[in-house]
Amino acid sequence: YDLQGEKVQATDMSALDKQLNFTARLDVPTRTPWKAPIMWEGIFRGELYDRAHLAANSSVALTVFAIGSYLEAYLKGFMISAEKHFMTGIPLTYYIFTDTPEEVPDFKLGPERTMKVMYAPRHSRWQDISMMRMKTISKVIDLQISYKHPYVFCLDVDSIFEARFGTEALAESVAVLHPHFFNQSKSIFSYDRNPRSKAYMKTGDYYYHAALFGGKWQNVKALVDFCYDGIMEDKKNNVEALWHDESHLNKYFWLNKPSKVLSPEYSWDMITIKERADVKLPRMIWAKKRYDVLRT
Ligand code: 2GW
Ligand code: MN
Repeated sequence: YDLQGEKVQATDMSALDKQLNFTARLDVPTRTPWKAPIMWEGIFRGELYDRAHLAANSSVALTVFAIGSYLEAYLKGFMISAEKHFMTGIPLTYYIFTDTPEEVPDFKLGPERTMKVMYAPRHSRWQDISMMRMKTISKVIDLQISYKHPYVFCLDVDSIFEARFGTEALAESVAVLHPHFFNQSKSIFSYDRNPRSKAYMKTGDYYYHAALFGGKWQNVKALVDFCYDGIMEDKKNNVEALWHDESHLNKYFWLNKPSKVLSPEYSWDMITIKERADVKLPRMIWAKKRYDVLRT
């Protein structure tokens, strides 16, 4: 663990998911057709996951990008709320990518929580800022995370944690249901529909939100490499997928099913949807667009 160029292996914790109370919620589906759990409030006990992951020496890396004006607009709200709610039961390293490392404030972190500020370039097109995260994440997994942490999560910075987002979210490969589509019919999912793009798909299982994905580093590495390769192939062919990296991520999870799916509690849009009876506990919510600080 953590030493001599040994890459970390995570223990198989899938047995934990077998004791989920899948019938505690009858108002929402709690399993995918391939039997992966869909994590809704009420079906799990967080303490059981915390205890087991602590005993198994689990730890997690969190990657987040705050480039250009997104640093001032969102990073503080993201970090302060993550300290309260994100994976508080196990050791964690934040990997904060920015083009202005000297402007990252020194956040006060809890025990066994550390942060690394890393340089990432600013691209002139915002679509490239978003898409090029895939390459940067692949590199940091290879060079650092794979030696230190069995799990990695990758999040949008314009997010605020509001309630427990803990070890129950850990699994081999993790995706989150997009809050605008989880209760909609497949025909309106905003997959890429252009056959010339590598992200093209006719149908799928769900529409996932690219603001959050994770799992064991080996699987996240496979995901980001797949997306990056698709993005670069599209550039060669002069096409861009409808929702950029999110389109490629949806294609990846169609071909490689996630072993755990997070309900939209884990990426909730409080701004346009507000309340719904089935979303009892928004855990992470979208931050408001900060027109006061964002430059275009
Ligand atoms: C993004 C759009 C327009 C102008 C600037 C940026 C921008 C994004 C930026 O100036 N600096 C920056 O650090 N970012 C990072 O990219 C930041 O981490 C942000 O959370 C992430 C994605 O951009 P965001 O959050 O503005 O786009 P969303 O919330 O509409 O993202 C969804 O769709 C994207 C693809 O279009 C991605 O797939 C994203 O993961 C999705 O949540
Ligand atoms: Mn976002």
